[in-house]
Amino acid sequence: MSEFFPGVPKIAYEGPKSKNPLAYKHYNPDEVVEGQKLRDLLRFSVCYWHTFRGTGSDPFGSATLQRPWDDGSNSVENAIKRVDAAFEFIGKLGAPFYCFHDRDIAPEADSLRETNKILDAVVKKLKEKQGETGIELLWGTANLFSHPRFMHGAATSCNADVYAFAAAQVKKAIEVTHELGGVNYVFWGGREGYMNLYNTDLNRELSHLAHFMHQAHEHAKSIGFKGQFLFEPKPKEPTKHQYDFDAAACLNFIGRHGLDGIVKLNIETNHATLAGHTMMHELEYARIHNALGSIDANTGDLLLGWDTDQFPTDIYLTTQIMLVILKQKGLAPGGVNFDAKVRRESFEPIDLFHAHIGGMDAFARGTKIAAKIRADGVLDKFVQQRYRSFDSGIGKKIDDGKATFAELEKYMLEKGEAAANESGRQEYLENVINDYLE
Ligand code: XUL
Ligand code: CO
Repeated sequence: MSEFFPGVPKIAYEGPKSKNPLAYKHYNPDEVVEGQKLRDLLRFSVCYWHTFRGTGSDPFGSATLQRPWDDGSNSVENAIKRVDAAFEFIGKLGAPFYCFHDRDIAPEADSLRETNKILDAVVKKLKEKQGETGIELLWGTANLFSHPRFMHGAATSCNADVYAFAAAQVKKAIEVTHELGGVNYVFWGGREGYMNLYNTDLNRELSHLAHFMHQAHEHAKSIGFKGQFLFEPKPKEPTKHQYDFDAAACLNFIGRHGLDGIVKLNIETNHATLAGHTMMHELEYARIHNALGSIDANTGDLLLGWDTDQFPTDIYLTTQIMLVILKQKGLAPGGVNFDAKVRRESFEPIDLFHAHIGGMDAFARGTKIAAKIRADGVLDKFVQQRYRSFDSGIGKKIDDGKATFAELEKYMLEKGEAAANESGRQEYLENVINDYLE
């Protein structure tokens, strides 16, 4: 069979001194960091939508990306051929996982029955390629936002038939994820949100969304799907008020609707930025709630206010991400999924390799730097020291939940004034981190 990426070899690790752009300088899948091979710690995944369905079109211009294997049509033959190109790419890259929306892998027909038939045909092909290559499915999801029927949302639509359509679609998407051995299933809210409260029953929409997730979970259990369910926070775009605004909003929704322990979070960098948070904040917030399931690795552009989904190359960013992820010994069964796209000006197929290699190297570097910081304990020791007043005496009583306000008043009346504060040393710590970035 002829190749779709001729001249591109299997990307190998050549070490930091290599000048070969088609080689890893930092990502050696067999290197062990904190007791795990980088392959198992990072669990890199290639996303089907941007990488194999992206066209480079934007609101001002049409497609730019050259994808010689793709005839641009919505035919089943084209979808099948795309699978070959996708697996050649992922295989040459050496990423262990991929992810998709149902509508990325197979086109939608005029009826749901016909659409499902086409989906099954493509899934059969995906299953064959997975068997041949050993590449696995990190997660599947359903596209509940592109088709015009979802204009008012899917699980939160005001139209009960649209809710039913979305339920049928998610039922099938969970089934094909299960069929392909997927280890997670993602809900990204898409159009689950609203533009204007004059026409919106907020309470009704939120309770529909919760019921939808419970039903999805019930169905998953009934077919023996053991994968992890993930909710992906995003504050805006396409709607003004997305119900899954950020990690805190998602966790509030999860807790309020009895989804604790059923649904964790898939945290995406560009979404964190749009919510006015750092990625590190979102990750740590999810982690302390035992809800950090997986990440969508990308980055936004701080000068642009939308979801640019660029590949992550900033070592500070990946170091901060890995400082949190290493605290919980990785993400499995989640992983690091590149929900990222090449710029429309980077129109050649080879750019897909440069983009992913750069992202994987940036994560490998961030992992090694974070591990060194952790091994030296510089941040841990500082934080421990900073809170030491809670380790004994009145602080310990507060920490143990045993100090009443009356007791604290008595303590302070006797003492007269609080102990002196100490510096937070932010600038010193920023310098320390810089020393590790070399
Ligand atoms: C959209 C986004 C989605 C989800 C999957 O901003 O991130 O692609 O990751 O639906
Ligand atoms: Co995403």
